[in-house]
Amino acid sequence: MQINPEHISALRQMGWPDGATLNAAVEAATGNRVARVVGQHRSAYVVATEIDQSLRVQPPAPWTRPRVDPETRAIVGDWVVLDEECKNILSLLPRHSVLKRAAAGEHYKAQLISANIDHVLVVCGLDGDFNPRRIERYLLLVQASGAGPVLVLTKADLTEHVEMALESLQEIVQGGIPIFAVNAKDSESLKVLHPFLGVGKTAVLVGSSGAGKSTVTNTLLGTSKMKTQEVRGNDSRGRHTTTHRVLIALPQGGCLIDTPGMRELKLSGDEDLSEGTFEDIDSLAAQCRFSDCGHSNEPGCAVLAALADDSLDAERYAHYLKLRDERDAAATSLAARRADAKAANAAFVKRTKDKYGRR
Ligand SMILES: Nc1nc2c(ncn2[C@@H]2O[C@H](COP(=O)(O)OP(=O)(O)O)[C@@H](O)[C@H]2O)c(=O)[nH]1
Ligand SMILES: [Mg+2]
Ligand SMILES: [Zn+2]
Repeated sequence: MQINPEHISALRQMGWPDGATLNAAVEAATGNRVARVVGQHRSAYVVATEIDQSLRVQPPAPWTRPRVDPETRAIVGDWVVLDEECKNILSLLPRHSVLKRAAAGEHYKAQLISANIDHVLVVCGLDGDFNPRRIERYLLLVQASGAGPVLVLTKADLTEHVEMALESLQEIVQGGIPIFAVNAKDSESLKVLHPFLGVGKTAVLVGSSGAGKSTVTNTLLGTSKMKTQEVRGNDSRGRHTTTHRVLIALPQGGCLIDTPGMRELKLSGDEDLSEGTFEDIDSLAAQCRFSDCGHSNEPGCAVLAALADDSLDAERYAHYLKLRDERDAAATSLAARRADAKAANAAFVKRTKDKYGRR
């Protein structure tokens, strides 16, 4: 299909990126119009072809099949091609990034959070919500997404311990992850986020319920579009006011995706602990005398030496080990699931062909 310059500039306000990749994919596709997924309901999608022009559309049948690989169907932030009547999604355009976790429950089934994002704003309140271990977990998920992490510490106006909090995150933000302490209610204070939000760019907000994600969205928008809620004083935990993910176009250009708080943040199996957040531990391990060092009682172990002289924090190291085991278990399960979904799809196609003949 052809996409005209007028339509491109409308899409641009919805975050359509620079570069030829998507344009080429559109030319190769059949359909009538390109739209972005801005919301999702039980069975239907809400898409927009331009700012404030949202439509309810139906997904293609294969996306509704049981055991479909969740990565093959659209999620908020995706670009899709619509049919002539703009009633049905015909296809999903290629993504440049996707943020996901393993869904809650025993199995490591992937749950996609958002697609085609340039930055993930990890929002964490400088109150009882503050938790460096949870931030580490978020950063691992973000690193696997293909988008850049930005750490946003809210409620800086409510504490005297901003410096201490920043200090305690020194090791975690190694490698230059941008980190800001802000008052989410104050647009001046949020100016530090502007470099990550611009025409053709999309950012997603993640963090616990009550952290301030919707407050950041509202302040950047200059209106109270998203509902926010008072946090209960005793445990800083908010109730879930934002119930689903939504993509919102910002007046200054660019888009923001607000998400509900996530209670569980299981690794999907696609994460890499040797990059980013835990890079220092990984390179320490490379200095051990034995290449297969188990870091338990081996002579010449660089990890044990670093723990002994306190240059490596014991709590952080224990968390690293925990996450590593979790990632490995998830990766094994993920590989099995992917093989399973592939087989199920092949079986479905075969059954259909046997029944209705080749088309
Ligand atoms: N004083 C102050 N309050 C904030 C800040 N960020 C969020 N809040 C408050 O914290 C509560 C929860 O915020 P909300 O945006 O609903 O959190 P969400 O669940 O992450 O969307 C609301 O009452 C906000 O007004 C901040 O930086 N400073
Ligand atoms: Mg919210
Ligand atoms: Zn060792």
